[in-house]
Amino acid sequence: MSGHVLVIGTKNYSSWSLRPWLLLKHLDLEFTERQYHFGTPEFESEIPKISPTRRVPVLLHDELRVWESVAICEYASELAGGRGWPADPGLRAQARSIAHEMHAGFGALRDNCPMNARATGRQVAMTPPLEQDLRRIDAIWSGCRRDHGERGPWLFGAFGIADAMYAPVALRVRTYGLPLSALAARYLETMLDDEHLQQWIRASELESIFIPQDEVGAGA
Ligand SMILES: N[C@@H](CCC(=O)N[C@@H](CS)C(=O)NCC(=O)O)C(=O)O
Repeated sequence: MSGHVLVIGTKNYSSWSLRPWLLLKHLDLEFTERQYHFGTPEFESEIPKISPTRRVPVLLHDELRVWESVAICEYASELAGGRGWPADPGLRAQARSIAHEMHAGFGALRDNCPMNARATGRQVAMTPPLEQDLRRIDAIWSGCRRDHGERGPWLFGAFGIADAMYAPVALRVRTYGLPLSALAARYLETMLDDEHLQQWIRASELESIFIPQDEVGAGA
């Protein structure tokens, strides 16, 4: 995958950037990372030239532009011989369902618990919509562990797009100490121990960008 550039935002806050970045790492695809920090003049001037949605992530290869995190993940999977999805068509359909469910849903989790990769010990009020999102995430993670645990440690055995889509959720659970069942907590542990995710967290700790509206739950 030579000559590919993944354009991302601030690692501490950019959950959508994390998803394809983590997948590319796991698929062992070579790429250059180009980062523009949120709220900077560079982001405001450069991103509109690169991204039709004025958002990150975007994958660049010569004249090709791929935007939307799921589309980037699909493209990367194709470059890697389809390794982003399970080989079995039934499992692939399930993996796609939960990946797209993440892309399209979980609004209460996203609104109330912004990704803040370097933060821990935060607390937010548990509301019925947040509780509902968490119950559904728990059902997905524990259900996959129960049904596919013998295939490997990730949702469908090997790391894939479904895992990449839920990685920022794992960081939110860590930041806000959100409750999980024992089985779902095992998956959380796998994700948080991942060397590439650890690399992302370490990089986020070195960033100095501070976005007040995404800094919630401190001193609660
Ligand atoms: N649906 C898009 C969402 C992209 C998105 O919202 N990116 C945020 C960062 S995580 C962004 O670029 N925000 C900058 C802005 O809104 O100005 C995807 O899946 O890639």
